[in-house]
Amino acid sequence: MAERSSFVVVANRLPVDEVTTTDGERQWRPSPGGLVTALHPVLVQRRGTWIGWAGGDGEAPEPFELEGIKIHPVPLSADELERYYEGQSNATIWPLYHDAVETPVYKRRWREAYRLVNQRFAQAAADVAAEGATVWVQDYQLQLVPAMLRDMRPDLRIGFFLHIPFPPIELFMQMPFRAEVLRGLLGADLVGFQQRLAAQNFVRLARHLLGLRYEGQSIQVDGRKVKAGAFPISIDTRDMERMAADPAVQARAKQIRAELGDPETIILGVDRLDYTKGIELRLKAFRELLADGKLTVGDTVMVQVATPSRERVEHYQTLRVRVEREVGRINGEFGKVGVPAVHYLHQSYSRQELAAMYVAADIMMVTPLRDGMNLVAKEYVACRADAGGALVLSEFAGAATELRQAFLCNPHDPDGVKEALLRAVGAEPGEQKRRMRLMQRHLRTHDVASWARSFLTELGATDDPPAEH
Ligand code: GDG
Repeated sequence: MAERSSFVVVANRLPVDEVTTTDGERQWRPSPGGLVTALHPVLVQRRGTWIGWAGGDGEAPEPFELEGIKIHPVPLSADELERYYEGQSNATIWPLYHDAVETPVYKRRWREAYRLVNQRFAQAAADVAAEGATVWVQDYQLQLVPAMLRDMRPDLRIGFFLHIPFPPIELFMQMPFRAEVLRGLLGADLVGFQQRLAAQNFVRLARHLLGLRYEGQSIQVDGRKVKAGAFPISIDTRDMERMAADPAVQARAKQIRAELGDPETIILGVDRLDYTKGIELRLKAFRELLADGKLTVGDTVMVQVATPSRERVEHYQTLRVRVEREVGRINGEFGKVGVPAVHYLHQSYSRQELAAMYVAADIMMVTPLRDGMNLVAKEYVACRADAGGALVLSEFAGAATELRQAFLCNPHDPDGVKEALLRAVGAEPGEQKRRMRLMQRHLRTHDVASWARSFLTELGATDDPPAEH
């Protein structure tokens, strides 16, 4: 049998991409992301394994090792991708957990695929985990895995972290296989959330739906204790600061400003094109401020990066149409020849280019209707070593609990959004600096490594034995 791991991460997606080199060879390359950065040291130290989908459909590649991490691909067929991923995960659970800002769609055949795929991920974890190992399951696509895995391997220590919000009881109760999902999560020893409120929703739901007793954040299940808690995720702050300070990035930021016609105020939005992110309401607020004469095209320009996302899911197709119509309307009404009011970019960029945009922007608008955390808000703050710039932030983003010095707004109130944007535009440099510095100080001590450490400490997973050889 192949070497087994004392630390295993299970996530829908593997932290690697397959690329074609210049001489036509297919190669795996690490795909940078906060999660892998945070977990890399633990994975390397414990010869850990990451289980996940490699992208593409059909047969999975053989397990391999990349930069000290063992990669264990799980296959998904085209039909499973449609039903488990696009359907149950992204058209049922995603909208339901985000306050049903789009109507969740419920389909039996999606649930069946979700079950089957979760079982496959659980089996893979059961196969690669050493005796007494720690397994850390990630996110809403894999909520059944903890219980399935516990059934097969009661010796394991199992953690689960939900990256998105966990809804209040009234909403969760809509879900047709609600008890199964809840029992799935309760298979873990520790269930982590972004927010304290989400953890509270979870323990209350356990009582409401299954009649389970809890004390504080600890639920009694079949003679076991399942802990719930808040572990707000973060970014690799130092790395982001370093990248923003890079002379090439600084030069590119200047160039971006120049290319935009050196306006007084650049307003930036960076989001996956997702209906939870509040892109439309942000555009509308901007349009109304132009119409009111409070902002003027030429002096002010808005740049909206909307990274392509989940393009085969219907909600996302209709959102794209609505956003593009609004951009067209604003540019049609307020643009001038050679001077559009909104630069809309439905594209993906390198991390360096994004950092340059953050450095170039005077105002960052992060206005989700609901968001587990929102890392873009944190990245923007970390990039502003000059302590310039201002962050307009929705109260409905998890990040608002920590970034209290942002210009906070209620995204459901258009006047409130406009007012916050105007306050940010009009803030004195001294005031902007004071706010920025306080938020930066917070992010230095609350980075993604401290997030992973505090979760694993609470799980009691810091004193596990080393890998089996
Ligand atoms: C989920 C939760 C939670 C965006 N465009 C490009 C690009 N990005 C990067 C950003 C940022 C990340 O993607 C997006 O993270 P968010 O946190 O903003 O949002 P979700 O994707 O919805 O993430 C969220 C998160 O999980 C972590 O727990 O915060 O609440 O919904 O890092 O910079 N990166 C590159 N090119 C792009 O065009 N390279």
